[in-house]
Amino acid sequence: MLMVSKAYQLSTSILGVFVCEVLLTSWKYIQLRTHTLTTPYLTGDLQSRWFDFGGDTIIRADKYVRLTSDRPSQQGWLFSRVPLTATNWEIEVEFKIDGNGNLHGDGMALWVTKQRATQGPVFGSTDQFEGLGIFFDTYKNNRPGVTFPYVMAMLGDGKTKYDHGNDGKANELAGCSARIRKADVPTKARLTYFQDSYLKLDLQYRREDEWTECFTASDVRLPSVAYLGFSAETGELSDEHDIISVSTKSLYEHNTASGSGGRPGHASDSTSWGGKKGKGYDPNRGKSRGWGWVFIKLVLVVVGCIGAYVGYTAWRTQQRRSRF
Ligand SMILES: [Ca+2]
Repeated sequence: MLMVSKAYQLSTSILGVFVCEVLLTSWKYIQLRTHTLTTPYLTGDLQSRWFDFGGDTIIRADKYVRLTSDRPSQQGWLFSRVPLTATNWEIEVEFKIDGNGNLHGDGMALWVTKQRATQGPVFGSTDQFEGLGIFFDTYKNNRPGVTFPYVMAMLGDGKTKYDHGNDGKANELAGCSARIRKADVPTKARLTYFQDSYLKLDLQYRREDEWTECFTASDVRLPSVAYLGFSAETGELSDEHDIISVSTKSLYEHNTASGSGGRPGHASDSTSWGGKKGKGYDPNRGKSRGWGWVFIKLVLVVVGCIGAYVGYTAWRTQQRRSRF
């Protein structure tokens, strides 16, 4: 009988500790200036400190980085100079795809790959890449039953070729149809990655500040050293593919009980690339991100309290019985 009551005591205290742990852990972020790009894009010497660009890419300092103009047979790219070493991260990019033709193409790509700055046939960048490619495909080559534009993710192993003829059907990890071309509001993509856990893509194209989930893929493992890039391509048909801004954040667990980062390693990793610690930290943004976690915590607290109450009641019953 004593054993049973001890077990109840133990389980309730474990539950209590768990609830406290959840309450005190929250997600913080550090802005990675190395992977962030905004107007005027270039410094005085017409270079970008943290990005290289090439191919047909042109930059207009007050407006955009234009990967392709609305002309046939163009390829342009933009790649970070240093790899993205953060364990968990979020990339938000504002882009614009627009043009005059009734028919248009071919689309653009976001890359998190081992390769960088190499022009090629997959939306302007190299094929047989290793890492992640997100394709914003505006021209349907051959995918019956799928509405275009189509946004999809491919995980490249360094050997597999992009399935060009079927718009990447053979390579698709996940994807969605979305009217990301000529939208009424600024079009944005937000890619969130938690190492070895999941990859999530949200898109803004319907209304401002309204994010539509494109996909969440689990068990995604990306190369530990990978560069962030963008590229675009036109063929016979063309479009303007513009990058307006890029904002990247390193996400890390913050445990308020110990007063330090849950995993200090990657917080300092990212600051070593990101420059001065906390420079880009926006407390308002931090707060607005917190609501999802607050809700989850609330649910866990309620579950924890019910569990604790049930455990305690059962333990008391046992105590009473053992007295008689
Ligand atoms: Ca296509």
